[in-house]
Amino acid sequence: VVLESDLHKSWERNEFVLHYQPQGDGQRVIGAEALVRWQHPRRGLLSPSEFIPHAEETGLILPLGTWVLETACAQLAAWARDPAMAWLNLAVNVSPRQFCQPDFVEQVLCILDHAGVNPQKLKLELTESLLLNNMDDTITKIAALKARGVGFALDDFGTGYSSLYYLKCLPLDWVKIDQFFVRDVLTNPNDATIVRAIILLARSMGLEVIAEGVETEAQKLFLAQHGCNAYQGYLLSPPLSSGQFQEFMQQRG
Ligand code: G
Ligand code: G
Ligand code: MN
Ligand code: NA
Repeated sequence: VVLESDLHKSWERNEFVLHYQPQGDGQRVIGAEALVRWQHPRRGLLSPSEFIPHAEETGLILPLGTWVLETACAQLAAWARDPAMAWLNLAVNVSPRQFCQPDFVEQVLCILDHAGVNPQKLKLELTESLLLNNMDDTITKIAALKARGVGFALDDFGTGYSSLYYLKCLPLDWVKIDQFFVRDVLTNPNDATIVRAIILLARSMGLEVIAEGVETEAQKLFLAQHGCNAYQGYLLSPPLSSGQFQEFMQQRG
């Protein structure tokens, strides 16, 4: 368990780092998801599940979320200057508390502008914990950013209480099938049915769909046969540091 005083010090000491997990479509790499890690001085690299909930409670998620967006956009700008990576998109996770800030839209646009990044390269991943009670505000914010080209994905699709309600109400671009359904898709008939239904539902609504946690060629093939070519998971690559990601792209070049 993470101590809150520890978390605050880590912020002052710049101990956070972004990793990038590649996303594929068939044989192509289309982009990556930015995943934050905490380089703890004694405990090594900590995953977000160990500190994001604390950061949410203490409010540290706000400066951390801003830092994540700035770092991600700086990375997008660097990729855009490299012909071997210029087309890549980057997906960034947004916390509910961050999204609910009144100036969230202005903040994102300002960061994009400052980094000199084409907004179409940025994809924001929202989770269902994103406050049902302020649906109008959520829709307004998504619409404002979409008007500038920013894309939106509904993360962890199917695991929340009201997935279909979100799908009905929000002007999304992508649905991410949670790895919870992908893991046993080849052996569990219920999972297979749910995954096929999610793909059909998303595509019928004109949404793109990407599967998370794809670990085998057989899973990738099953998904592709049912209309989902975009995937993310250990089959393509685990999350990588910025330098490792560059090497990964060069090797595939
Ligand atoms: O990398 P890992 O599988 O441990 O990530 C676990 C979860 O942590 C991700 O699915 C994502 O929802 C969340 N997460 C990762 N990076 C960020 C981030 O920068 N901001 C927020 N709010 N959540 C993140
Ligand atoms: O945004 P989200 O919480 O869904 O982030 C995805 C998490 O899942 C990341 O923390 C990442 O490390 C993890 N992950 C990514 N690919 C795989 C995979 O193929 N298998 C498993 N078990 N976990 C994965
Ligand atoms: Mn995500
Ligand atoms: Na997810």
